[in-house]
Amino acid sequence: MPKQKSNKSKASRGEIKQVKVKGGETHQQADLAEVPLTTNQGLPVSDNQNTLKAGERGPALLEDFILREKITHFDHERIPERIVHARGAGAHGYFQPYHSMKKVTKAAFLSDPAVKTPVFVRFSTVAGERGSADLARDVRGFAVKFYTSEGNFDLVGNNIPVFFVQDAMKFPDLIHSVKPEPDRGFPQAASAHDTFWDFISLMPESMHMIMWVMSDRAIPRSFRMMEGFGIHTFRLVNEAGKTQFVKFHWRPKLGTSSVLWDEAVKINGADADFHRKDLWEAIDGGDFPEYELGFQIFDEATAERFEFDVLDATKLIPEEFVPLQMVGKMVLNRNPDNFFAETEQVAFCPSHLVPGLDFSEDPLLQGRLFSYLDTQITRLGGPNFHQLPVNAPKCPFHNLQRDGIHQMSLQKGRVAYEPNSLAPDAPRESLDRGFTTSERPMEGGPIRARSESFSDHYSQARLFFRSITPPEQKHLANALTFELGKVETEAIRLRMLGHLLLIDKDLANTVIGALGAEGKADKITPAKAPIDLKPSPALRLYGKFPPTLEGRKVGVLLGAGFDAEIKKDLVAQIESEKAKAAIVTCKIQGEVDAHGQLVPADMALRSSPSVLFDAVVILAGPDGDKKLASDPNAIGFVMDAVRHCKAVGFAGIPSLAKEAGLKQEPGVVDIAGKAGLKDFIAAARTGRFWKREVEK
Ligand code: HDE
Repeated sequence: MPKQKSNKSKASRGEIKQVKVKGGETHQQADLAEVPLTTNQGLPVSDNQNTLKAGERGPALLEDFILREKITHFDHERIPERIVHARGAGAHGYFQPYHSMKKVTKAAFLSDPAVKTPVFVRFSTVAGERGSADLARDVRGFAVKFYTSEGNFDLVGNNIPVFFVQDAMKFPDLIHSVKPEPDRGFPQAASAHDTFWDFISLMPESMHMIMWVMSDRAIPRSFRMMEGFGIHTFRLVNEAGKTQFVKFHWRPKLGTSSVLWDEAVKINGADADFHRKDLWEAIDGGDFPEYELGFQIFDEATAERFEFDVLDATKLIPEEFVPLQMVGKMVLNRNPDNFFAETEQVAFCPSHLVPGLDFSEDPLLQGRLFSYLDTQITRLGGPNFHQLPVNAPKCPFHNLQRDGIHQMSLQKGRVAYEPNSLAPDAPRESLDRGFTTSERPMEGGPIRARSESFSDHYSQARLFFRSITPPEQKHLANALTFELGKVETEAIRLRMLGHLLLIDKDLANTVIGALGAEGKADKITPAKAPIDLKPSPALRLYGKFPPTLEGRKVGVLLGAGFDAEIKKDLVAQIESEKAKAAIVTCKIQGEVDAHGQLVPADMALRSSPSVLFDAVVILAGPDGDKKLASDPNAIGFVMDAVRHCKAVGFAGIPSLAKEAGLKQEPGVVDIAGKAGLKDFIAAARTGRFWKREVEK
């Protein structure tokens, strides 16, 4: 296929050849030196805009094979979306270990710090359809395909370290309950409805996960600012065959950040593609997102000492119990060339492993080992999707599988079986290099029952709630109040309140009070009485990473007559923090400074509420101030930034400040003068000033 030349400069110079044809219609034409537009058979097309008709105003002719080819292709341009994780955004990059991990695993991609392994990552929401909005309250998928020299390893994780259910058998029911209700087809991308909470309230094992999903973790600020987890316990195997358990963690270099629910709702309206755009723009601008890969490694003896079963995916292992070892970093440095070909067609699969890694008997993981390949055969139309460029290993791969829909390789020779004596060069197995399953004792007859060791459902839910910071606890209680407030069936609400009482009395009473359900909660008898565990500060979202403005975006709203010097210093300071300044003006053409000079804008005020930024600054001269003070969008811009506890810098806006009720409080900084600017940057680095939060 001829590579398309970039025609950007040619187009901007107006050099694309145009002709006017019959009826005054404008057509673009290929130069003689250029490859013309062709059909899929390579036939040059003379007219890409008109159907072949019987006469100028006559009916279309069936003979028009060019129209039929184009429309037929178009008719089939969609493939089934993923049943879960339908909405996603992808990126290419690489992984590089810090040092050799040979002691614990023979995996080649972890053995040599000089080797960079290419990766493709796909972040996603779980419940919403492909066209849903980015800021739904939901778990985020965090799937990484490592194209290693020994084959592909897929670490198909989430941004939350535990899961809703313990056994794959329950997964279809969980997903059916959260998806739009089957009779009415709504709500879209939302857990706040009866069927989800009905299922959850009947599934005590989901309580720990519910704490996470109701926390700020479920509304991240950016894919670049969230952690990732492999969830299940896996195994590491070294050259000598020694195995240990491992849990996988991803830590973002930019630290973790989330938004408030009120922001999430407004972001969805202002920019439904907020997360995917944020990722794209960061990579496009050379700010490559980075994540560290951390291992929690532990042996059987440690697993035995742990209060919970390490095969239970509703439990985490506190880092205070088994610390994280950082083993390498991942850098995302290239956007996909084509969303469909890569992000949509990529197929992750937890059973894609390399020697040096192995599964555990976690019954949730075991079900996943079947599901992904099975669903992908339908979604990608047959058994050969591993040949698509985004899915194909980057090391040689050959076997004797043949044929099938969309076979793209031309397999030669008469031999498609093994062992054989007719094809000495045919691929054959290798005892030295081949994957072998690690030694694992297995005992017991067939049994369809949950292990007793899986039956404590509340202790870690309580641990999570008591480990997070007070603002996070408040947001969690508010989220539960919002979600249960949308549940129409009283019995479901009361059942959930009964579970909350077992998790934490304060939390339960806050939600009970907010719903007005005093004295009505169900009494729930736990399978195993919860215990108090030592709080784990590592579970916090805030205060865990050092404050930074790196990778964040400051919205700078300019009103007419603003001080150009302050603006220049401000933008320079923001950029020196490796953050971005977005210039917002009332009209997208820009705004005039105090000297009457027009300064161009990045965004227009009406379409850029302050929820799109991590901190804001408003600058204006006397006229601009008056105009802004009479503009509800400008007033809302300031009020929301204050309400959402962000750093707010300002200069020359007494009227707007009065209208918006801006007052002196932590994080609100008058930036006229050098010290003011420094103070503002320090405030913006801090991020949020939770003490200002007015929401109860
Ligand atoms: Fe998935 N999951 N899942 N899942 N999952 C899929 O595979 C499934 C689970 C996760 O960006 C599907 O190709 C079962 C846990 C991610 O393409 C499907 C169970 C975790 C992605 C599937 C789980 C995940 C998927 C849908 C319970 C975190 C998106 C389309 C036994 C560790 C990957 C597809 C991408 C996608 C099944 C539970 C993560 C249907 C049966 C736990 C990140 O095969």
